[in-house]
Amino acid sequence: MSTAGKVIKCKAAVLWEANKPFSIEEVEVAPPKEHEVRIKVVGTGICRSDDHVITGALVMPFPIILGHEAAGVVESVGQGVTSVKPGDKVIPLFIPQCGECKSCLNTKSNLCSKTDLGTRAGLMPDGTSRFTCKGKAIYHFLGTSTFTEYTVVHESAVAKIDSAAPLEKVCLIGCGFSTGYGAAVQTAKVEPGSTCAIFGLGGVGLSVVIGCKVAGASRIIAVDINSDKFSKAKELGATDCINPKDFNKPIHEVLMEMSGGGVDYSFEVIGRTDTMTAALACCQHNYGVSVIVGVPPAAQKITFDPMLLFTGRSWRGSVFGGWKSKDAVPKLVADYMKKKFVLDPLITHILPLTKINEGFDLLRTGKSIRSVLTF
Ligand code: COD
Ligand code: ZN
Repeated sequence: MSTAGKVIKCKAAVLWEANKPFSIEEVEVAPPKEHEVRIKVVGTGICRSDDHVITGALVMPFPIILGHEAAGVVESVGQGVTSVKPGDKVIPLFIPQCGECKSCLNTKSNLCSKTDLGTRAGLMPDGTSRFTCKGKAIYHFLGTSTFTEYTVVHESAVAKIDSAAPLEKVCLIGCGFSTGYGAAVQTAKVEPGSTCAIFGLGGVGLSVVIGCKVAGASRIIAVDINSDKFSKAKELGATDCINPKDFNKPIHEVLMEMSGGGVDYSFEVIGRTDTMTAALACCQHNYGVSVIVGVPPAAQKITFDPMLLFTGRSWRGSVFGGWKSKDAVPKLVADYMKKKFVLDPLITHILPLTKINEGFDLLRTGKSIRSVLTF
């Protein structure tokens, strides 16, 4: 029996308040309105940004359904939807591509003004929610909300992908993989023969390592305070792995020496202000480029020596790898299907949605790279 046009009752992980575990609840998911799409989620990764909401580092309203790195199948579409149809395999996009705003119309940018990343209203673009639980409206997360069997997104926030794609793997293209890989190949545009340094070897940092390797970097120096991360980094292309705790001088000096005067490209993939300045300082003084991928806890500021920039270094940021989401995601999935890069080594755990709290514990204790929740 078709569920189109009807409210769907299904299982979801609801976060009722900060610093509490998720509760598995039965929620009602309203049908998609005009230009909206209802998706049956098949696989969804656990990303550090979801944890940032739990701890309060990323402020969102509660109760909320988190999750933003997913892949699924279209269940039904609202009026006026033309880019996807029921049965299509799709990836929700936490940065949409409306095609009309200043960012979408500029070839150099990807941060569509319709994203909820800045406003954090936790609602659909029309200012309402599609989720209810126990009679209470539940907030959305970044226009995606994927820790649920069914979700509703705006048409500008969903990309159709190859019908043969394995959804429990390509879900990583919805956030972590594309964010890191794109920071190297799209934002920094790493050239063959370059020397790169990557600070932080979580799922996103390792995706930067993959990007540097695909771009043909000849030296890829991976930096992390947890040496357990090094074997995976080497497997994915790191040529050197260093732990700042093993040195009695600042890590940027170590990198300066190792690279004979500074790296061509550095990436901060932790979200700490001290490593952001270290990443800037370790790149070549005249043409080095440092890319900030991590976001520090709200309200933190950086003080740094402006001479670091005066001599010619560039300091850049990269959101979702600089990709225009709706255009790039299908191509990234196609590249994965053509084996241009791997995703499997990034997935260390596969768990049912009901074990979501276990998945977050694995992230917090540094035991997982990516845990994928299935339904
Ligand atoms: N020096 C070196 N390494 C460190 C240090 C340090 N001082 N502190 C921590 N680390 C290492 C940890 O051991 C860990 O291996 C790694 O840094 C961080 O990895 P994870 O697993 O915590 O994080 P990721 O890879 O899942 O995500 C990292 C981001 C920085 C991208 C993320 O936390 C973030 O800031 N996201 C916001 C940016 C964004 O695009 N948000 C939109 C949706 S995600
Ligand atoms: Zn994410």
